[in-house]
Amino acid sequence: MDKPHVIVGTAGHIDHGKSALVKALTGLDPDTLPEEKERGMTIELGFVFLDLPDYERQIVFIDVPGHEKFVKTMVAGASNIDVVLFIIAADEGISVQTREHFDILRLLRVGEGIIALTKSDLVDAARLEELAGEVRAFVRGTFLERAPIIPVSALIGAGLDDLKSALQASGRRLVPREDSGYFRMPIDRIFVMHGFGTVIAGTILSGEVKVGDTVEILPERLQARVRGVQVHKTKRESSRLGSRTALNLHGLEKEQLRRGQCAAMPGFIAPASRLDARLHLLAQAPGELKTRDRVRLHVGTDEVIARVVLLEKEKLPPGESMLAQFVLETPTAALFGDRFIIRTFSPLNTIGGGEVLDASPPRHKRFDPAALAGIRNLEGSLEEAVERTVAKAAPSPLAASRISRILGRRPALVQAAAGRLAAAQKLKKIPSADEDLFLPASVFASMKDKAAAMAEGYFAANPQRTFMPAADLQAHLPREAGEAVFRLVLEELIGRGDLVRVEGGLSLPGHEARFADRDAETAARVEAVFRKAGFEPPLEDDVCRELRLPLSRFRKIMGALVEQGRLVRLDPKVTLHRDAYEKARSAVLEYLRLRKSITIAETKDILKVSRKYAFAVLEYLDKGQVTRRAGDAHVLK
Ligand SMILES: Nc1nc2c(ncn2[C@@H]2O[C@H](COP(=O)(O)OP(=O)(O)OP(=O)(O)O)[C@@H](O)[C@H]2O)c(=O)[nH]1
Ligand SMILES: [Mg+2]
Repeated sequence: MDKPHVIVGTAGHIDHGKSALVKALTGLDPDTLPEEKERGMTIELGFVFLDLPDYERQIVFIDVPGHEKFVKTMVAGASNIDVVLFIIAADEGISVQTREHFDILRLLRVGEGIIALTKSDLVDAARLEELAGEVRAFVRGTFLERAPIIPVSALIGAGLDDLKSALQASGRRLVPREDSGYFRMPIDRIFVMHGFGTVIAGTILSGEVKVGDTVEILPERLQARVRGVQVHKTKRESSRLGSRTALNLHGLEKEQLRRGQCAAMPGFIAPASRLDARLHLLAQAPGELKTRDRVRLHVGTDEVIARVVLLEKEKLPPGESMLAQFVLETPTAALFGDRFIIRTFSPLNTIGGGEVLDASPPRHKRFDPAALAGIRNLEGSLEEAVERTVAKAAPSPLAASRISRILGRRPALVQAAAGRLAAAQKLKKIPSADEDLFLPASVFASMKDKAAAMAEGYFAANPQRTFMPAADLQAHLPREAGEAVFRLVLEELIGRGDLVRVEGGLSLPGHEARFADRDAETAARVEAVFRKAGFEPPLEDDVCRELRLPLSRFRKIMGALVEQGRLVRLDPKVTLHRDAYEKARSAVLEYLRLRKSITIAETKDILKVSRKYAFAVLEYLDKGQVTRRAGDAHVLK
């Protein structure tokens, strides 16, 4: 079994000894490029594992460059670390990128860290103490407020054991990441490995990946099969949340891949072209931010160019925060809750950052109170996010699994939150075959009221009908609501006595079919024709012609007379008046009581009708399960 990883990212000003310290701790140089060795500075992210024999976790260092030109690389490296190893050189103290990296770490909400005062061999104890004091003041009120401050020297090996113990302790304090259960890994490295092919690497943020899985590369939506999984340079069958992982992809070339893309379970993430966010502008930002300002937005390991749309006020002054929408010039893969950084173009400055609140928002009208209220809703608890997500999808109901994918949160948590919302009658839980679905309770209630009103309207317009076909009612509800919602609407309307189930469909309680005044007399004339015709009625179409009725009106009246049972349609060509039908039926049954079986010929004789009518009567009785066929004859069933 692999030990779980603790991902430790370095941070700090150029030349302060980040890489040297990683090498001193691990024996491995994180700078592997010839250019890095030559220039003595880090250019690319360096990844080094540290396996301490007695430690239940494996430490993975991500060593970042300190150069101001490579802040973009630093942000990608820091985007998903568990612990920061925050480095300040004892001789130089707090410097420009010390501050910038620190801002970035805070905006990314890194939760754990250790401060190393490097190059301790270059200064005396008094200077170390003085610097420790300055650093303590610098981090006051932040996540590093209580972080250990450890003087170290990569050169003479001082303080390394203390540092290792502190790293282990911080790893033990980590709160496990919340797992949405769906595989997601922002890509921070691409390489070609001899005998292993094109490889992407990153830290898995959620879910699991196995050999043979298909993954989607976002935002391009390229699909590829995972040919191999490696963790710490060793082949594995699978890897999961929190692990530094390398995936060999089948079917993609190195040229199609870059840092900043995200590998995910196909369909889990939709590429975002807008992001709603809570944006914080740093107090030391050079000026206020305005709508339409162009910024570099760093999210995950990606960097995209975006325009800011400030949603609450015209301008965002330094040190303040506001809801904003980013309109991205190229899409990226982001999810609700992701942290991001924004930087200006020239000079390149980190000016702010925040949290993604909606990764697929519509375009908002600025200052629109409804839109703002909707976004604010997302900021709060998971419950609010769930409620808002369900509201957005209505009238389509959503399953908890679907909500958890949209929000990128663990299904069990979302299920529980949705359950609480249902208990509080904010959401309506709709039982369905596979999984419960959720709709806003208000939407469901209004569908129910609408359905009840529709049914009333239907019988007001069609008093002659004995029932309303269920499909007619369903046709009046939004199609997206679907079968399960309709079923529950009916069940509840019947439960509360607004509807009753009757043969053929639905009706109103106490409804009795009767013809509207304008139809009553015509219906009586139609009925009279059939009453008079006895066992040998005319064809319906002939009656229509004889009475000179418009066909549609005649059909409506005929339908109702049949539905009401005043006429009995034996087959399309033979329709008897109810009295005639009852008589014919009794005569056949009486005959059967005496003779046990009856043929068409015998029926002809007792009813004194032609074969066509005798045949229709017997067939109808068969269909109604009164009799059944036995050879040429019919017997009681
Ligand atoms: N005296 C002394 N020199 C050190 C120590 N650690 C690093 N250095 C020197 O400081 C210089 C910079 O060290 P690096 O580890 O490359 O610094 P870095 O922070 O990784 O620099 P970038 O990656 O470019 O940001 C090198 O010349 C190191 O030899 C130390 O503990 N003592
Ligand atoms: Mg370095």
